[in-house]
Amino acid sequence: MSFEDYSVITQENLEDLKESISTQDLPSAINTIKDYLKQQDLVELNIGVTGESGSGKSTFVNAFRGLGDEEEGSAKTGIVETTMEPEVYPHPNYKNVKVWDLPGIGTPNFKAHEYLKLVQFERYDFFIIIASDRFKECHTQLAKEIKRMGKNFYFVRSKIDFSITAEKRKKNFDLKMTLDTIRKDCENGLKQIGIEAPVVFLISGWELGKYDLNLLEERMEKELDQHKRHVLMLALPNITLEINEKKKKALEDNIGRVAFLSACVAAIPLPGLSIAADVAIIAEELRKYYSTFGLDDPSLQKLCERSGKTIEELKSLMKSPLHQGINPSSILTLLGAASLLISEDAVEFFVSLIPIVGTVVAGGLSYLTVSRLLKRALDDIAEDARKVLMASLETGV
Ligand SMILES: Nc1nc2c(ncn2[C@@H]2O[C@H](COP(=O)(O)OP(=O)(O)O)[C@@H](O)[C@H]2O)c(=O)[nH]1
Ligand SMILES: [Mg+2]
Repeated sequence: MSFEDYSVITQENLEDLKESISTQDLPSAINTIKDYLKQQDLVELNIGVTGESGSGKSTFVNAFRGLGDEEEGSAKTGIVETTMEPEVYPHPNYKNVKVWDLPGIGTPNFKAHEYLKLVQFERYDFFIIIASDRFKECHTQLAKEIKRMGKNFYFVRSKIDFSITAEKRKKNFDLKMTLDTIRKDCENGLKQIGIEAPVVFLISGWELGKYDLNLLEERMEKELDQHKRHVLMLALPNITLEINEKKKKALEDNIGRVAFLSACVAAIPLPGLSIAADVAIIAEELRKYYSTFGLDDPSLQKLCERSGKTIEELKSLMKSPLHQGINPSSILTLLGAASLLISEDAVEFFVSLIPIVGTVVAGGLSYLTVSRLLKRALDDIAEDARKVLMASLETGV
């Protein structure tokens, strides 16, 4: 089977999603995306099971799928290595989970990066490294390389039954202490390569009910959920970018008209009218941007109710300078004329300012100034919309 057979979200899925988001306001878009995430068959989770030859990879793959070694459809196990190429096995309970039995590591001149390339590491969402004995150099190498590739892994210490039988021969045998020692050995090995909170599962392929197999399964369920969200989160920036571009395009088309209007006003020889009118025109236009992108206060309020974020949290993500309110003073700030401000009153205020700032702004803002200002604000607002959307999806899906 080729890699393409396992691609996570189909292009069609994405087009559907894009279609529905692009016609919605931000809060509704969030709901659409959340519904999307609930769809079971959206995303596949590919788990690569790796480890030394004979460590129990194939046995684990069977156990994990609830199959015995000799049942139909189970992975071959035994005393000689049988896996030369990655072999895929679907999980019977989670139809989106695919477990890959990978070839063994740990041949004398083992190179982790060559191995990972050989098994096409990009295919796997995460790895399970299996060790049936002590933590070794090959595990170190593999764990490091997987991390370096930006992937995660769980560490499974297999054949626990075997280790316990061996320890039982000792006079002062203590089950809990034996298990602790085994776990610590693996954890320490992983900590030494900078894994802060290593997750180690102790498992016996013979005694599935004992030890940590259940924990691993629970963990996997969570992983699948998070994974689904993650995959969509990866796709979303592009989707929203595309939608935002369309909205921007539509609004941009109007910038020339607004700037032209502003330039016309400037031609009217009435002191003070020009800048006041400019500010009003700009304010109106900016309000339109914020509401088009769903960043006006009522939309943000709705978004907060649905995402569990506060208005402050959302606003703190925004860099467009006017999210605290569109008024003459904030617009003057945008124009870089903040130093001219002595009060934050309404538009009339500018008229009174004319004697002071007359030379700067009495003539009104030029076509270029207004169009540049609007263009920049539009870019910022579109970018804010994307950030707010992503942040709203982080919680409570
Ligand atoms: N005692 C014991 N033996 C195991 C366990 N898991 C695997 N084995 C045995 O170890 C050998 C290698 O197992 P296999 O799954 O084929 O290893 P692979 O080469 O990593 O795929 C086989 O003979 C298995 O029966 C386990 O948990 N306990
Ligand atoms: Mg095998």
